Amino acid sequence: MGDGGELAAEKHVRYIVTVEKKKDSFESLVMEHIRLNGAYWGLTTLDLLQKLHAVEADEVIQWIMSCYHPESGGFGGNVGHDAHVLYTLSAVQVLCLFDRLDALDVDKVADYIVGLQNEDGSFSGDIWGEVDTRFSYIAICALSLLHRLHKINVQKAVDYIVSCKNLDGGFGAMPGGESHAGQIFCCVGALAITGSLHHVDRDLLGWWLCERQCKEGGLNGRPEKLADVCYSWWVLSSLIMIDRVHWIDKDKLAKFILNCQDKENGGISDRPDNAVDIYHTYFGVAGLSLMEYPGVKPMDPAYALPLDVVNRIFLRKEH
Ligand code: GRG
Repeated sequence: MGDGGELAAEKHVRYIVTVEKKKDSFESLVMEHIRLNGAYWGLTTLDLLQKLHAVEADEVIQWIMSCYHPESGGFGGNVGHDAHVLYTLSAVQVLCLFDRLDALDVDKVADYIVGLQNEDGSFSGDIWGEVDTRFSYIAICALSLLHRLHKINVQKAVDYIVSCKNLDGGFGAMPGGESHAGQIFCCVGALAITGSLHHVDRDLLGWWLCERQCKEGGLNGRPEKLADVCYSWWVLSSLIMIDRVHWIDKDKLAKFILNCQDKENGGISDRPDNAVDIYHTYFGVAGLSLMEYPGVKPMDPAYALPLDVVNRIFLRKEH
Protein backbone atom coordinates (compact mmCIF):
# COMPACT_ATOMS: atom_id res chain seq x y z
CA MET A 1 0.00 0.00 0.00
CA GLY A 2 0.67 3.72 -0.49
CA ASP A 3 3.99 5.49 -0.74
CA GLY A 4 2.31 8.90 -0.79
CA GLY A 5 2.77 10.72 -4.06
CA GLU A 6 -0.19 12.22 -5.86
CA LEU A 7 -3.89 11.70 -5.21
CA ALA A 8 -4.94 8.56 -7.13
CA ALA A 9 -8.29 10.15 -8.00
CA GLU A 10 -9.29 7.76 -10.82
CA LYS A 11 -8.61 4.74 -8.60
CA HIS A 12 -10.71 6.19 -5.79
CA VAL A 13 -13.60 6.83 -8.16
CA ARG A 14 -13.44 3.23 -9.37
CA TYR A 15 -13.24 1.96 -5.77
CA ILE A 16 -16.38 3.91 -4.77
CA VAL A 17 -18.39 2.85 -7.79
CA THR A 18 -17.38 -0.79 -7.18
CA VAL A 19 -18.32 -0.76 -3.47
CA GLU A 20 -21.69 0.61 -4.50
CA LYS A 21 -22.26 -2.28 -6.96
CA LYS A 22 -20.80 -5.17 -4.90
CA LYS A 23 -23.71 -5.61 -2.50
CA ASP A 24 -22.31 -8.89 -1.13
CA SER A 25 -18.79 -7.65 -0.38
CA PHE A 26 -17.56 -7.54 3.22
CA GLU A 27 -17.61 -3.74 3.31
CA SER A 28 -21.18 -3.66 2.02
CA LEU A 29 -22.17 -6.14 4.71
CA VAL A 30 -20.64 -4.22 7.61
CA MET A 31 -22.21 -1.06 6.28
CA GLU A 32 -25.67 -2.60 5.85
CA HIS A 33 -27.21 -0.63 8.74
CA ILE A 34 -25.63 2.70 7.78
CA ARG A 35 -25.99 2.50 4.02
CA LEU A 36 -27.46 5.97 3.74
CA ASN A 37 -24.42 7.47 5.51
CA GLY A 38 -22.23 5.43 3.14
CA ALA A 39 -24.13 6.86 0.16
CA TYR A 40 -23.40 10.39 1.41
CA TRP A 41 -19.69 9.63 1.95
CA GLY A 42 -19.25 7.93 -1.43
CA LEU A 43 -21.33 10.29 -3.53
CA THR A 44 -19.84 13.44 -1.99
CA THR A 45 -16.37 12.05 -2.73
CA LEU A 46 -17.40 11.46 -6.35
CA ASP A 47 -18.68 15.03 -6.58
CA LEU A 48 -15.47 16.43 -5.02
CA LEU A 49 -13.54 14.56 -7.72
CA GLN A 50 -15.97 15.89 -10.35
CA LYS A 51 -17.30 12.42 -11.16
CA LEU A 52 -20.84 12.46 -9.76
CA HIS A 53 -22.09 11.47 -13.22
CA ALA A 54 -20.41 8.05 -12.75
CA VAL A 55 -23.67 7.00 -11.01
CA GLU A 56 -27.23 7.03 -12.30
CA ALA A 57 -28.93 9.96 -10.53
CA ASP A 58 -32.51 8.64 -10.85
CA GLU A 59 -31.51 5.27 -9.40
CA VAL A 60 -29.85 6.94 -6.42
CA ILE A 61 -32.83 9.21 -5.71
CA GLN A 62 -35.22 6.28 -5.98
CA TRP A 63 -33.16 4.26 -3.49
CA ILE A 64 -32.86 7.24 -1.09
CA MET A 65 -36.63 7.70 -1.15
CA SER A 66 -37.13 3.98 -0.45
CA CYS A 67 -35.49 4.64 2.97
CA TYR A 68 -38.09 7.34 3.73
CA HIS A 69 -40.86 6.90 6.34
CA PRO A 70 -43.80 9.02 5.17
CA GLU A 71 -45.63 8.61 8.53
CA SER A 72 -42.81 10.19 10.56
CA GLY A 73 -40.97 12.25 7.93
CA GLY A 74 -37.58 10.69 8.80
CA PHE A 75 -35.17 8.41 6.92
CA GLY A 76 -33.77 5.03 7.99
CA GLY A 77 -30.19 3.87 7.36
CA ASN A 78 -31.41 1.35 4.78
CA VAL A 79 -34.67 0.12 3.29
CA GLY A 80 -36.97 -1.04 6.14
CA HIS A 81 -34.77 0.38 8.93
CA ASP A 82 -36.08 2.78 11.61
CA ALA A 83 -35.86 6.54 11.09
CA HIS A 84 -33.04 8.50 12.76
CA VAL A 85 -31.66 12.03 12.27
CA LEU A 86 -28.23 10.57 11.36
CA TYR A 87 -29.71 9.19 8.13
CA THR A 88 -32.14 12.01 7.58
CA LEU A 89 -29.26 14.49 7.22
CA SER A 90 -27.44 12.14 4.82
CA ALA A 91 -30.61 11.87 2.70
CA VAL A 92 -30.99 15.66 2.60
CA GLN A 93 -27.30 16.10 1.73
CA VAL A 94 -27.41 13.56 -1.11
CA LEU A 95 -30.54 15.19 -2.53
CA CYS A 96 -28.68 18.53 -2.36
CA LEU A 97 -25.77 17.02 -4.34
CA PHE A 98 -28.17 16.07 -7.12
CA ASP A 99 -30.21 19.29 -6.81
CA ARG A 100 -33.27 17.13 -6.09
CA LEU A 101 -34.73 18.53 -2.84
CA ASP A 102 -37.97 18.68 -4.84
CA ALA A 103 -38.27 14.90 -4.24
CA LEU A 104 -39.08 15.70 -0.58
CA ASP A 105 -42.13 16.82 1.31
CA VAL A 106 -39.87 19.46 2.87
CA ASP A 107 -42.20 20.49 5.68
CA LYS A 108 -42.87 16.88 6.68
CA VAL A 109 -39.11 16.15 6.93
CA ALA A 110 -38.51 19.44 8.75
CA ASP A 111 -41.29 18.69 11.25
CA TYR A 112 -39.73 15.28 12.00
CA ILE A 113 -36.51 17.05 13.02
CA VAL A 114 -38.32 19.88 14.84
CA GLY A 115 -40.18 17.25 16.91
CA LEU A 116 -36.84 15.97 18.27
CA GLN A 117 -35.92 19.23 20.04
CA ASN A 118 -36.10 18.92 23.82
CA GLU A 119 -37.20 21.49 26.39
CA ASP A 120 -33.55 22.41 27.23
CA GLY A 121 -32.79 23.11 23.53
CA SER A 122 -30.91 19.83 22.94
CA PHE A 123 -31.90 17.29 20.27
CA SER A 124 -32.62 13.58 20.48
CA GLY A 125 -31.52 11.36 17.58
CA ASP A 126 -34.82 9.52 17.27
CA ILE A 127 -37.91 8.55 19.27
CA TRP A 128 -35.73 6.57 21.75
CA GLY A 129 -34.35 9.83 23.08
CA GLU A 130 -30.51 9.61 23.10
CA VAL A 131 -29.18 13.18 23.33
CA ASP A 132 -25.85 14.25 21.79
CA THR A 133 -24.41 17.45 20.29
CA ARG A 134 -24.07 15.46 17.04
CA PHE A 135 -27.86 15.62 16.82
CA SER A 136 -27.91 19.37 17.48
CA TYR A 137 -25.59 19.85 14.49
CA ILE A 138 -27.56 17.48 12.32
CA ALA A 139 -30.85 19.20 13.09
CA ILE A 140 -29.45 22.67 12.48
CA CYS A 141 -27.58 21.70 9.30
CA ALA A 142 -30.52 19.80 7.77
CA LEU A 143 -33.11 22.45 8.67
CA SER A 144 -30.88 25.17 7.28
CA LEU A 145 -30.45 23.27 3.98
CA LEU A 146 -34.25 22.90 3.88
CA HIS A 147 -34.73 26.63 4.64
CA ARG A 148 -36.68 25.70 7.78
CA LEU A 149 -34.31 26.77 10.60
CA HIS A 150 -36.94 29.18 11.91
CA LYS A 151 -39.13 26.21 12.90
CA ILE A 152 -36.97 25.40 15.97
CA ASN A 153 -36.05 27.44 19.00
CA VAL A 154 -32.61 28.48 17.71
CA GLN A 155 -31.71 30.46 20.84
CA LYS A 156 -32.30 27.45 23.09
CA ALA A 157 -30.41 25.18 20.66
CA VAL A 158 -27.42 27.55 20.78
CA ASP A 159 -27.60 27.89 24.59
CA TYR A 160 -27.51 24.11 24.93
CA ILE A 161 -24.44 23.81 22.68
CA VAL A 162 -22.71 26.56 24.66
CA SER A 163 -23.47 24.59 27.86
CA CYS A 164 -21.32 21.78 26.36
CA LYS A 165 -18.25 24.05 26.10
CA ASN A 166 -15.26 23.04 28.25
CA LEU A 167 -12.50 24.99 29.99
CA ASP A 168 -10.02 23.86 27.30
CA GLY A 169 -12.11 25.70 24.68
CA GLY A 170 -13.46 22.46 23.15
CA PHE A 171 -16.91 20.84 23.22
CA GLY A 172 -18.21 17.43 24.21
CA ALA A 173 -21.27 15.28 23.46
CA MET A 174 -23.16 16.67 26.48
CA PRO A 175 -22.54 19.14 29.33
CA GLY A 176 -19.33 18.04 31.10
CA GLY A 177 -18.43 15.59 28.28
CA GLU A 178 -14.75 15.37 27.25
CA SER A 179 -13.64 17.58 24.34
CA HIS A 180 -13.36 15.53 21.15
CA ALA A 181 -12.62 16.79 17.62
CA GLY A 182 -15.76 15.16 16.19
CA GLN A 183 -18.02 16.87 18.72
CA ILE A 184 -16.11 20.13 18.25
CA PHE A 185 -16.90 20.03 14.52
CA CYS A 186 -20.58 19.51 15.39
CA CYS A 187 -20.74 22.35 17.92
CA VAL A 188 -18.66 24.82 15.92
CA GLY A 189 -20.57 23.92 12.73
CA ALA A 190 -23.92 24.47 14.43
CA LEU A 191 -22.72 27.78 15.90
CA ALA A 192 -21.40 28.84 12.46
CA ILE A 193 -24.70 28.05 10.71
CA THR A 194 -26.69 29.95 13.35
CA GLY A 195 -24.31 32.95 13.29
CA SER A 196 -23.24 32.31 16.90
CA LEU A 197 -19.46 31.87 16.63
CA HIS A 198 -18.93 34.68 19.14
CA HIS A 199 -19.46 31.99 21.80
CA VAL A 200 -16.15 30.35 20.78
CA ASP A 201 -12.78 31.39 22.24
CA ARG A 202 -10.97 31.15 18.91
CA ASP A 203 -7.40 31.27 20.23
CA LEU A 204 -8.02 28.77 23.01
CA LEU A 205 -9.88 26.31 20.77
CA GLY A 206 -7.47 26.92 17.87
CA TRP A 207 -4.57 25.98 20.17
CA TRP A 208 -6.30 22.77 21.31
CA LEU A 209 -7.11 21.84 17.70
CA CYS A 210 -3.65 22.49 16.26
CA GLU A 211 -2.15 20.36 19.05
CA ARG A 212 -3.97 17.44 17.42
CA GLN A 213 -1.21 17.25 14.77
CA CYS A 214 1.04 14.27 15.55
CA LYS A 215 4.68 14.04 14.57
CA GLU A 216 3.93 11.90 11.48
CA GLY A 217 1.71 14.77 10.22
CA GLY A 218 -1.73 13.20 10.78
CA LEU A 219 -4.28 14.52 13.26
CA ASN A 220 -5.83 12.76 16.26
CA GLY A 221 -9.22 13.41 17.84
CA ARG A 222 -8.04 14.12 21.41
CA PRO A 223 -4.80 14.06 23.43
CA GLU A 224 -2.78 10.81 23.61
CA LYS A 225 -4.73 9.14 20.78
CA LEU A 226 -3.51 7.87 17.41
CA ALA A 227 -3.72 9.96 14.25
CA ASP A 228 -6.58 9.01 11.93
CA VAL A 229 -7.36 10.35 8.45
CA CYS A 230 -10.94 11.24 9.42
CA TYR A 231 -9.73 13.93 11.83
CA SER A 232 -8.29 15.75 8.84
CA TRP A 233 -11.90 16.75 8.27
CA TRP A 234 -13.19 17.19 11.84
CA VAL A 235 -10.17 19.31 12.91
CA LEU A 236 -9.46 21.30 9.72
CA SER A 237 -13.09 22.25 9.14
CA SER A 238 -13.30 23.53 12.73
CA LEU A 239 -10.05 25.48 12.36
CA ILE A 240 -11.31 27.06 9.13
CA MET A 241 -14.58 28.12 10.77
CA ILE A 242 -12.67 29.87 13.58
CA ASP A 243 -10.08 31.24 11.17
CA ARG A 244 -7.04 29.45 12.64
CA VAL A 245 -6.24 26.88 9.92
CA HIS A 246 -2.81 28.42 9.30
CA TRP A 247 -1.73 26.92 12.66
CA ILE A 248 -1.54 23.45 11.01
CA ASP A 249 1.35 22.17 8.89
CA LYS A 250 -0.69 21.45 5.76
CA ASP A 251 2.12 19.82 3.75
CA LYS A 252 2.76 17.24 6.46
CA LEU A 253 -0.96 16.53 6.81
CA ALA A 254 -1.46 16.16 3.04
CA LYS A 255 1.46 13.70 2.91
CA PHE A 256 -0.06 11.68 5.76
CA ILE A 257 -3.40 11.42 3.93
CA LEU A 258 -1.74 10.52 0.61
CA ASN A 259 0.27 7.83 2.42
CA CYS A 260 -2.98 6.18 3.49
CA GLN A 261 -4.06 5.55 -0.12
CA ASP A 262 -4.29 2.13 -1.68
CA LYS A 263 -2.74 3.26 -4.93
CA GLU A 264 -3.46 -0.05 -6.64
CA ASN A 265 -7.12 -0.68 -5.89
CA GLY A 266 -8.22 2.76 -4.70
CA GLY A 267 -9.59 3.90 -1.35
CA ILE A 268 -8.04 5.55 1.71
CA SER A 269 -7.52 4.00 5.17
CA ASP A 270 -7.37 5.49 8.70
CA ARG A 271 -3.57 5.07 8.93
CA PRO A 272 -0.84 3.94 6.52
CA ASP A 273 -1.01 0.24 5.57
CA ASN A 274 -4.48 -0.41 7.03
CA ALA A 275 -7.50 -1.61 5.04
CA VAL A 276 -9.35 1.11 3.13
CA ASP A 277 -13.03 1.95 3.59
CA ILE A 278 -15.48 4.44 2.20
CA TYR A 279 -15.63 6.58 5.37
CA HIS A 280 -11.88 7.28 5.40
CA THR A 281 -11.83 7.68 1.62
CA TYR A 282 -14.38 10.47 1.98
CA PHE A 283 -12.76 12.24 4.92
CA GLY A 284 -9.31 11.95 3.33
CA VAL A 285 -10.46 13.57 0.10
CA ALA A 286 -12.53 16.11 2.07
CA GLY A 287 -9.46 17.00 4.15
CA LEU A 288 -7.44 17.52 0.95
CA SER A 289 -10.29 19.70 -0.36
CA LEU A 290 -10.02 21.94 2.72
CA MET A 291 -6.30 22.29 1.93
CA GLU A 292 -7.13 23.31 -1.66
CA TYR A 293 -5.57 20.21 -3.20
CA PRO A 294 -5.50 20.55 -7.02
CA GLY A 295 -8.34 18.81 -8.89
CA VAL A 296 -10.55 18.52 -5.77
CA LYS A 297 -13.58 20.83 -5.52
CA PRO A 298 -13.65 23.19 -2.53
CA MET A 299 -15.95 22.28 0.38
CA ASP A 300 -18.05 24.28 2.79
CA PRO A 301 -16.64 23.54 6.27
CA ALA A 302 -19.99 23.93 8.08
CA TYR A 303 -22.40 22.11 5.74
CA ALA A 304 -19.92 19.36 4.74
CA LEU A 305 -20.92 19.65 1.09
CA PRO A 306 -19.12 21.02 -1.97
CA LEU A 307 -19.19 24.80 -1.98
CA ASP A 308 -20.99 25.04 -5.34
CA VAL A 309 -23.78 22.85 -3.98
CA VAL A 310 -24.20 25.06 -0.90
CA ASN A 311 -24.12 28.21 -3.00
CA ARG A 312 -26.77 26.78 -5.32
CA ILE A 313 -29.04 26.23 -2.31
CA PHE A 314 -28.60 29.62 -0.67
CA LEU A 315 -28.26 31.87 -3.69
CA ARG A 316 -31.45 30.59 -5.25
CA LYS A 317 -34.35 32.94 -4.62
CA GLU A 318 -37.48 30.77 -4.70
CA HIS A 319 -38.22 28.61 -1.62
C1 GRG B 1 -22.20 15.72 7.81
C2 GRG B 1 -19.73 15.36 8.19
C3 GRG B 1 -21.12 15.25 8.70
C4 GRG B 1 -21.35 14.74 9.97
C5 GRG B 1 -22.69 14.56 10.57
C6 GRG B 1 -22.46 12.19 12.79
C7 GRG B 1 -21.88 13.57 12.77
C8 GRG B 1 -22.64 14.68 12.09
C9 GRG B 1 -20.71 13.84 13.34
C10 GRG B 1 -19.88 12.84 14.06
C11 GRG B 1 -18.77 13.55 14.77
C12 GRG B 1 -17.91 12.57 15.52
C13 GRG B 1 -18.25 12.28 16.93
C14 GRG B 1 -16.82 12.04 14.90
C15 GRG B 1 -15.85 11.17 15.51
C16 GRG B 1 -15.96 9.79 14.98
C17 GRG B 1 -14.91 8.88 15.56
C18 GRG B 1 -13.77 8.47 14.72
C19 GRG B 1 -15.03 8.46 16.81
C20 GRG B 1 -14.04 7.54 17.37
O1 GRG B 1 -13.94 7.80 18.72
P1 GRG B 1 -12.93 6.86 19.51
O2 GRG B 1 -12.94 7.23 20.92
O3 GRG B 1 -11.59 7.19 18.75
O4 GRG B 1 -13.22 5.44 19.17
P2 GRG B 1 -10.33 8.04 19.16
O5 GRG B 1 -9.83 8.57 17.84
O6 GRG B 1 -10.74 9.13 20.11
O7 GRG B 1 -9.39 7.04 19.71
